[in-house]
Amino acid sequence: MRYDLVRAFLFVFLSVAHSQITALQAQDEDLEELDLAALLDEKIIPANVLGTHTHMTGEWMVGYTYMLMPMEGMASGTQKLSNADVLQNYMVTPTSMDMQMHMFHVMYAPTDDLTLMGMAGYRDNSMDHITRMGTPFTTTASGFGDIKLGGIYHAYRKGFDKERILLSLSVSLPTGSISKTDFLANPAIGKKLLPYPMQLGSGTFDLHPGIKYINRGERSAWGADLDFTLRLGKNSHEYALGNSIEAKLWYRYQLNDWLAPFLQIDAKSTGRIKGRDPALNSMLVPTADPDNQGGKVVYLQSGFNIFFQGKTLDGQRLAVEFLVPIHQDLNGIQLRTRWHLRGGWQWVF
Ligand SMILES: [Cu+2]
Repeated sequence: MRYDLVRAFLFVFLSVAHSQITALQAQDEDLEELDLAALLDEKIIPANVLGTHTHMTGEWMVGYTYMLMPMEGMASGTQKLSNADVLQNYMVTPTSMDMQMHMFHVMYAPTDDLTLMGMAGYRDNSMDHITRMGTPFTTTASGFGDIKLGGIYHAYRKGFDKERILLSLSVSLPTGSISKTDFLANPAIGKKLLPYPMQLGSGTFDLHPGIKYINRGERSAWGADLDFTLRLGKNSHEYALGNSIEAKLWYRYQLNDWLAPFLQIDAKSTGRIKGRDPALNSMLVPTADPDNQGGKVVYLQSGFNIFFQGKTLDGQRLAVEFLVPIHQDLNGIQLRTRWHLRGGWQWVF
């Protein structure tokens, strides 16, 4: 059933993409044909709020994004597990988790070919558990996460930017805490170190190389992204989060000069944790086991961008996005993702 959905989606997606390519081939490459919407599109092309994009020479952008990512119910691989299943092997099982993020972005383009970016985020994690004895308890951790700095470079552009290839590279600095503690089921024993998914940063310097292809028509654009996260060495707690690779395929349509909906499919594979935090007991709860981290998830994503018009609001944009996982194959025993919601505001000046 789930795979039929994926196949149906891919078929529709590729058909739409193909009709766009055919339409593009019929167009001539006259700059004057670009309408106002397309010129605005030039400033802010990403299909989504977190997407790789560039700006024109001298442009600044500031942005804020809110993200909510609820998880609920345990699974092993693709198989759902009950609390009782998990409690056969562990003293405690998570039952749900809410992750919230407030992200702040700054971008600046010294030239048309190079855009610099910086990003910092405040994270708010909350996880509900139940013990083998039936006692429920909640742990929370909040604070700033890892700061990301980098650049995006135009490696290739053709026909007034109808086709482009962007290369991106950023470094994330280990500014987020990996030492967050909270009370567990028995507050009498004091606060304890929280497991890996509750911590706010990776604790390592991470490299994020990426490549993006964009093909833009007069009113629409489609593209593909490939992004990597590579952990450099181990952190001060003797572990490194898994490396990841993420592939995206997206299509966006500019309905009019203020509204642009999009559709995206997003496949991400994340490795297990290397090493282990010696202060965590992996027999206690699945989240404290470095083997119960990462996996393969495919998301279907949809949303829209609203471009504001008028003197004072010019260059401002709102984006709303909703992601649902259509396939989750988790490493070991973990919580399943329910959905992601993102809302973003961006201002280009
Ligand atoms: Cu930007």
